Amino acid sequence: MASNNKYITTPIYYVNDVPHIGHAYTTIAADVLNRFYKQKGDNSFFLTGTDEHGAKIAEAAEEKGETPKKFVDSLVPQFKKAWEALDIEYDGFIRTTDKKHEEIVTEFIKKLQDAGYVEKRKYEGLYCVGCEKFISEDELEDGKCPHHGKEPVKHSEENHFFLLSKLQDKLKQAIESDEFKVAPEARKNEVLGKINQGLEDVSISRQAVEWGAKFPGDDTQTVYVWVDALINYYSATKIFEGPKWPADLHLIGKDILWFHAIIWPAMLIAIHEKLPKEVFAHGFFTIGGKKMSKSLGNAIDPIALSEKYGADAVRYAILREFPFGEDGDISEEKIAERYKTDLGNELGNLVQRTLTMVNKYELEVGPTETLSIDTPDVDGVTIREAYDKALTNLDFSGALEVVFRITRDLNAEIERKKPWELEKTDKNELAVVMGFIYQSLLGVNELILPFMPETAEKMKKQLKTLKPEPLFPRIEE
Ligand code: ME8
Repeated sequence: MASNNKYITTPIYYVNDVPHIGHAYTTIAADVLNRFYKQKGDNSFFLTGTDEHGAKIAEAAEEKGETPKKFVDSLVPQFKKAWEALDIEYDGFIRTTDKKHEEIVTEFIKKLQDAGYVEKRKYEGLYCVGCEKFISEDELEDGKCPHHGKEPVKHSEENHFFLLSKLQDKLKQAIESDEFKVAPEARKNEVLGKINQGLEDVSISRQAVEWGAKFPGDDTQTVYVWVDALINYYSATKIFEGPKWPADLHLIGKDILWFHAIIWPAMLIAIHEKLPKEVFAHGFFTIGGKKMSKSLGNAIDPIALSEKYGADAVRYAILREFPFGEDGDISEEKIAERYKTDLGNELGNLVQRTLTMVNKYELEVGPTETLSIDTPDVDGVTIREAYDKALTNLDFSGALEVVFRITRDLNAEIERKKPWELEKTDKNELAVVMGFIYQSLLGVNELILPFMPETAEKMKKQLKTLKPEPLFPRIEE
């Protein structure tokens, strides 16, 4: 039975750094989906938040000469500010240092212990603090972690282990059957491939890290930061009113697929909890062809971009630029180009010229019973259905393509029908042509809302008052 409750999540981001365009990507996508479901009348809940425990955060705080708590408290507002600048309307913001979350983490681990899936063992391994993960010798490049360019630290301690190896078959079955859907398909195959190679038990506690949730029954250890973080999706259902477990969709980047598609569902299977319905791992950005990094100084600041182009243009451009599941390249130039062409010349200009002509030729226009986006085409499919299908499949660029095909067609229609000539030759035809364009714009207005809420609002007002104003004014460099 289809349910009208939706529960959508983003990763909870590490607070040790300011949010960049990569974090913005996942968060904007979740916001668009949430607005889309809400617009349809669904009861949708969108959760985001911050990951605040662990060695990485503790070390960053120490470098600043601050206590970890003070350090994280000072950084969380930066995330909230970025989301505000991008017009992100989350329904819940979870912090792993929230006491209630910490308690739920400890309870969750206790359930794992009671179910017989935790065992204490001596462990030796190489740990990359940047990844917050043990790393094997053969993953190293020149003795360094390939992602962080730093030498891992040797750890030799007694840890509590989660007996992941015992859950291999059940996990495999859940993924193969799509009971727990891992998408896109290529990611599902990647995960199944890893499971087929055999899963090893994983350490879920840390002796040397004080900054973390309490490990039940062992004061010498804290809960491993990744386990702590994953539980946020579940603890949020007990902290906030609204979201119900299981989650419908965990949106993540492909970098953290292992944790979300293997560790997390296995933990849930172990305590007999329901599995999230889907994990979707999107692709990674490069900036102007290069990997985004602090040292290269090329990380794009989403706040600065939205100040310059407006939140809507950033939201539009990054979801339009390349298919959601694939890697792609973004740059300020690309955003500027989309602003000028798709948004300014196509959409903005269409609204402007339509309303100008409606005024000039004194035409009667208004809402009609059926919008053209709800009129079936020759194959019996409406534009709204094509758009809905794309968005439900997380094909954001596909959904936008559907919308911008309409604006292109309408602009072409104006060129073809030449209302300025019809004005002199055929007033009836003029009214029909302009009436159709006007009510098509009412449809476009509905479809752009999840992506560009501010523009949709402005456009709606203009369509009502028939007073055109530039939606995307020229930006002086
Ligand atoms: O991994 N392109 O947090 P994180 C696209 N705290 N997306 C990107 C990106 C890029 N270049 N860089 C980052 C963590 N992202 C953990 C998560 S969840 C229980 C704990 C996005 O701050 C993408 O969503 O490193 C990626 O998965 C996430 O930021 C990693 O954020």
